[in-house]
Amino acid sequence: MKIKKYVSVTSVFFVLISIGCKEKEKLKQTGLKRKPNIVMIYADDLGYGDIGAYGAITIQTPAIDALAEEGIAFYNAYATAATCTPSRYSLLTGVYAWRKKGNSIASGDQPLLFDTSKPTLVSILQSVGYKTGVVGKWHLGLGGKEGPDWNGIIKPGPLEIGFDYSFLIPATGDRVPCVFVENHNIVNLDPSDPIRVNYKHKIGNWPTGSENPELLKVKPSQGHANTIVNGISRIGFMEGGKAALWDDETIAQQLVKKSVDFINSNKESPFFLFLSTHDIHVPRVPNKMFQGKSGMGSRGDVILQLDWTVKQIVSELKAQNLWENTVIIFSSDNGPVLDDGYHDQARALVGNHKPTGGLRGGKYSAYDGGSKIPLIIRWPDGKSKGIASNALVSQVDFFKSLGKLAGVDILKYKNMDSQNQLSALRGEDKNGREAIIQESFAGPLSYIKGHWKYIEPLDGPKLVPWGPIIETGFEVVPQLYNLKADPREQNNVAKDYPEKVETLRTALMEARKG
Ligand code: NG6
Ligand code: CA
Repeated sequence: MKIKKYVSVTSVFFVLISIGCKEKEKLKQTGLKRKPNIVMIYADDLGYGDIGAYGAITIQTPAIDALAEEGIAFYNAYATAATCTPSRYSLLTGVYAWRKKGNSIASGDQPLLFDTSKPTLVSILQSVGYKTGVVGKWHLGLGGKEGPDWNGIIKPGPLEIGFDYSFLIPATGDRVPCVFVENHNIVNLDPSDPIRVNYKHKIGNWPTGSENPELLKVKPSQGHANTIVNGISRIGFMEGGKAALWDDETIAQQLVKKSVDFINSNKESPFFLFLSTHDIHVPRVPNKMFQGKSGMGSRGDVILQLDWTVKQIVSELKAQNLWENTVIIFSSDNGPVLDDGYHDQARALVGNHKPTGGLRGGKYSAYDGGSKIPLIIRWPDGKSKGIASNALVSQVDFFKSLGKLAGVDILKYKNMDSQNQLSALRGEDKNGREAIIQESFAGPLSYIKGHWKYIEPLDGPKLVPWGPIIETGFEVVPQLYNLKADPREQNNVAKDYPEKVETLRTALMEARKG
């Protein structure tokens, strides 16, 4: 009996050792000693040219630039789309958002966009022992078919797709309800003052931007004329929940605080923090610390605020002795826009600053300004210090690449757009993907292979119709650009290279089939 017990205990011991060895072997492949924490700081609408590391001169971003000095800056990195919802959906699912209908810019009362039975980047990290948290902008829908039950339990949401903790701006800063949702509930909601939200028509008596413009601190330029909260009119109507309303000037502070709390409560295990900043989306309402500091109006000021956010997170990781075991990823969900709905002087005060870094188009666009974004990865082993990479990389690959890094058996995930591009993200593979697909707002898809970019023909308005003054990329004829010779996509050479057009058109058609 005793011997039997001894044998079974020792065999368990050996099994554990061998599992441990396998884990170690996996980690060795990643070049790291322990499973690293992963902190992804995902900015909103930050352009390719908006930070010092990518050439900005009139705005200073020392904390973000320091990440680039210690890590890799990618100069050929893409979000999958030129707007928020599809980019985030692809990043988290490893599948291009356009494969499913209804994944364009989500309304503020949209049901959860994910199929909770399918894996996400977060659930696979969770399955290998990561503590997972999301703090900040969500914009991926909440609740079941009927949408979110604001006064009840708000689910399904991030906790049902793999996050252990969530603290959310439910949609965007410019959409009601202007409240934070922590896990399944609105924070500070007084049950005697329930929230009502409507996206079709006015409800209740709260003033709106169109009826009471005299109450506004900043006037809307496009849309955004519905309920006024905190002197700013939003998209959508709401009433109630006064005690729960956020204060726009301290959103960045709140998000930093919740991120720091998450780091502190989870530092004993590997963790994944998705810090999805509100900056630099509209409404741009910098904290007093940053008001007027950039000389570029509130858009510049919130870039300074974003840099401050990065600085706080880095300082906290250092203070907690986590810096040496944390990978930091800094990126943006889509390209930049100046006037995105408020008269906040972004265009008047931009001066010589070039938010797209000179790329054509911007947020919403099929041109590179829409989805070519800054991507900086700081690896803790110092091997990739100060590398500038031209590898073609896409955020859709975070699913398999970070999964691989964390020791997930990624081979079991089939039929996905995500590829394991870990060696490109480590700066070892100089080429990265063979091809990527870009999605513009409700419009054409583009296919980039090597330095050739094909934009499929589609009829539509040349400029984004509601007024940001950005080219959509719609053309009735096919477009072909040589991104090496012509990174600003000025010369459509489709007529000179009909075979190339045909090859890329067919490749896009095949990729669409999945
Ligand atoms: C647009 C809004 C814009 C912004 C965008 C979503 C208007 C006129 N414009 O519809 O202000 O909210 O949606 O931005 O309403 S994103 O970065 O979340 O995709
Ligand atoms: Ca965005």
